[in-house]
Amino acid sequence: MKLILTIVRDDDANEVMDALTDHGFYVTRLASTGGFLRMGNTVLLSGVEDDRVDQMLQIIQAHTQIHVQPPAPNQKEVQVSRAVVFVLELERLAKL
Ligand code: 2BA
Repeated sequence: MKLILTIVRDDDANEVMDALTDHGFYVTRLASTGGFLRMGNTVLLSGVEDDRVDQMLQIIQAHTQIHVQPPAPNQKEVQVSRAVVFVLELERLAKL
């Protein structure tokens, strides 16, 4: 099993969550802030079976947008990814 941490833009978070839950994934949403732009973003926390990780990444990709954002007035624009995804080994998931 894997623990997947997905960082998405706040604007995309609802659509991604709807798509993931529609496909039977479990998702926990955490409010977060990017260190560079200092804008709000969203972390989605999911425990996922190994054989469903690729499906989850495809859903995330299909329901997010690439975004261009100037860090501050008169500064060069940066491209914010559709999503930044960390896939970690999950030793155990317990529901008590
Ligand atoms: P932010 O830290 O606000 O970064 C927003 C965008 O600014 C980044 O998009 C990247 O294009 C640019 N950027 C970030 N740090 C930079 C730097 N030191 N120098 C130049 N440009 C920089 P993404 O790479 O798509 O990242 C989107 C958000 O995902 C980030 O928001 C941060 O919250 C998170 N993130 C990305 N990479 C991460 C990592 N390695 N570890 C932890 N969080 C990460």
